[in-house]
Amino acid sequence: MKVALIGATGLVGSTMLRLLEERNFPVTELLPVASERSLGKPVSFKGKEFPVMTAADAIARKPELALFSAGGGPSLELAPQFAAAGCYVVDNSSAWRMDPSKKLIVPEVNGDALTKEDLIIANPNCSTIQMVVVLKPLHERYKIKRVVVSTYQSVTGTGQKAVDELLQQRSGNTTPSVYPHPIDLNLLPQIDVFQDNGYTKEEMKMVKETCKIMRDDSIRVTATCVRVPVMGGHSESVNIEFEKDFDLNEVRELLESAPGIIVTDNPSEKQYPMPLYATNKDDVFVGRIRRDDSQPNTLNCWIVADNLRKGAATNAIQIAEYLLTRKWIGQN
Ligand code: 11C
Repeated sequence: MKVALIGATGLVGSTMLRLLEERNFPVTELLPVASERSLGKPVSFKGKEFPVMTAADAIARKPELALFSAGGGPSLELAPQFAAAGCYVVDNSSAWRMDPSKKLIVPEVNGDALTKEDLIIANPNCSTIQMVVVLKPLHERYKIKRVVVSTYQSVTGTGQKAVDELLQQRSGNTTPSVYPHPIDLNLLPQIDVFQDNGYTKEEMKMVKETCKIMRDDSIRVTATCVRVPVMGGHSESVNIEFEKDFDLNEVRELLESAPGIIVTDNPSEKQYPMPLYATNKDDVFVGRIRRDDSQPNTLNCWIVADNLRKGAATNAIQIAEYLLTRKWIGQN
């Protein structure tokens, strides 16, 4: 299958490339698209080199699938052009997520919402994805009323420049340029820009995307998103209030048997999820599972995932794999 990769040279794009290879996705021709300054540069895939091309050239080659991770602007402009050529688009930007005519998909949670006609499919924000994977089996059983989440987000969520900035600050250069303040030996209670309501855009993504993916606008969510000097993944402290009471053992069983989740919860052995160990893994790790003793029907837990993998590239490839199993792609 011809697969276009738009934003092939970024952190998420290169993770997508690695995953296509790792998961043996049936790519026969890779069509890498990146900014003008990368045109013609080779992108290695499965031992072959594919030159970076323009979006127009990629569309002319008639790909069946286009994976986008080039930011909102290019997605708004180019996704409809790929779709008009009959190509399925899985878009990692926020451009289409809240568009009522587009599906926002985490396959384990709402893959069944997709139809053959959904040519532009939105991939959610990383901090939302890892949370809804855990919320889904619990919502089905106990019905969630309210979620209070605080995040501890990796600098990889910002991109390569932020990774470089953290490492430079660690070796003595403390001038911030990507972030408004130093990130090493610090943390920043701001991810993305502030909105009129005092929340950041990242926090409001968690609120709105959760309801859309869970197909339940009655779930109330409030978020505080924090950037921390960590590279391996995003972590979240999540407080979940249910309509009805739960059994803690049953909660563990539900999570253990849910797809995409690994329960790591053995406090006596000091075992709990951590970003250092979630790096390069495709699963969502959950631990510190305990009752909130301050309020009835309420649970606390700690959720960690590699934001470049399940939070972005893995989820996008899983969407593509879903299209493949439905035989909407890969039949030519
Ligand atoms: C971060 N969550 O960690 C962001 C990155 O809407 O896909 C991804 C932003 C998005 O900074």
